[in-house]
Amino acid sequence: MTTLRCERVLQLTLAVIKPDAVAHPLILETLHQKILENNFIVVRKKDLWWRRKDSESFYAEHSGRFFYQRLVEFMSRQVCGPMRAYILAREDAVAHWRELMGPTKVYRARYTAPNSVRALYGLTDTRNTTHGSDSAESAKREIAFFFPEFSVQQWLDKEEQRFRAGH
Ligand code: IDP
Repeated sequence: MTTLRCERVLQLTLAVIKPDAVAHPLILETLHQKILENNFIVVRKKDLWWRRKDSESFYAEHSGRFFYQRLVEFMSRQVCGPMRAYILAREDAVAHWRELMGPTKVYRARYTAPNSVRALYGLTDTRNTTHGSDSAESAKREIAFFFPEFSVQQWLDKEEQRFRAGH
């Protein structure tokens, strides 16, 4: 469960800024501001490098597809610099972050969601700037992948206590 139910409903999602966007300070700053302007709570944030096996494991569902090797290499290339991972919270966090990202393919993003992050900053379908969990279940799994020390349930319980104490 990645949602908190009381008078407000908070949901957690995992958002990743891919390495080429992190390497560009203005894009990185713009995306960070976008997160704040969209009323996300930044629960955790870290910059990290993947080894090839991390990349293969995270994208295992795409193994065998024509873009898999390219994607795996891109996400674990040491020269490109780190990626940035966020745990974000707000109402409908999963859907809201995915809407901000726009469609997977950059050309489609440019036609159908011209103000989305991928339309504005994506270079190719591999270098499409961001990742975001696609459901509450994947958010839980992906948060554990990136932040193994973080307990979703503990955070939700604490938030609920804090919320009740304040009302
Ligand atoms: P998502 O990132 O929008 O959730 P997924 O289908 O989960 O999309 O794909 C994961 C990543 O794999 C994408 O962000 C993109 O970089 C890459 N990818 C997906 N489909 C294609 C494709 O058709 N061509 C090239 N890269 C792709």
